[in-house]
Amino acid sequence: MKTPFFSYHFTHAVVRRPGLSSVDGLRAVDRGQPDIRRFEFEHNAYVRVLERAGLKVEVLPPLEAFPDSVFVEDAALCLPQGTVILRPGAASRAGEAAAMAGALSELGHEIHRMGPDGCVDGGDILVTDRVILVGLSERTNMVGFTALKKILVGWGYSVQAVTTPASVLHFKSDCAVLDSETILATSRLRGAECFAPFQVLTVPAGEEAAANSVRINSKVLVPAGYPGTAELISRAGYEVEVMGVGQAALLDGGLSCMSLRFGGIHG
Ligand code: CIR
Repeated sequence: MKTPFFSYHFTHAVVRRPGLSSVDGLRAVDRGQPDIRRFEFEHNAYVRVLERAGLKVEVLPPLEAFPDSVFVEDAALCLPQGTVILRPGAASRAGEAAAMAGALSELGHEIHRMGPDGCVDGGDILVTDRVILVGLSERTNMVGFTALKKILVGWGYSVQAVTTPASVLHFKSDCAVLDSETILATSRLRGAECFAPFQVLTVPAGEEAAANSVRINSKVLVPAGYPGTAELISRAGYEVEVMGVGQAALLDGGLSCMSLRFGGIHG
């Protein structure tokens, strides 16, 4: 892996506002439709927090044809060497990739494509300072992993396929980078071999959804409603910012998936 490399240092983010069609977003369990007004409110607050973390945020307009397009992280992977347009694994989300390629290209990103086969969702990609871990899941398969790996290895990264726990949507639903040495993870992932080089903070039982926190520069964004996790991270010395993401959660979304973060990764 190239050094120095800080996988949680960013200067920019891209987000997309939720649209009216967000009510039709995919979900594993139907716990009710998101309230679009509240979703917009939470999304605006999310943008403000990204800005307070030091990022310049590009806010893209809603894309009504794609109900899950607010979850921008799944359509691209942005690294200092270039941006890979991914191939989201859900049929209803496949078209998000072309829309994101257009938007990022307009923002000046150098666009790279994975080829015509396989699928990878950004939610399955955990970029750490040592290695890029890619969780194989219902949305990310070996063909997609192999195509992505070819690009990333060409850029000098170590890349490893790992297993996303059964019944978990994305690998990053269950883990997050806290710093170069430290990962936040659920107990079901804590012992994963891929985490052996890291110190692992384990979210308390019953707070598994809080593992989808996100480190951005000096802050760790933690979803509201998980006080044990917020305290765990805070006691470990990190600056915690608690954020309401209840509407995104109704669609199995969370803090990491609502932004693409990039720039300034090399320290
Ligand atoms: C989906 O099922 O694809 C969306 N409803 C949620 C995607 C969340 N994305 C993420 O965690 N990276």
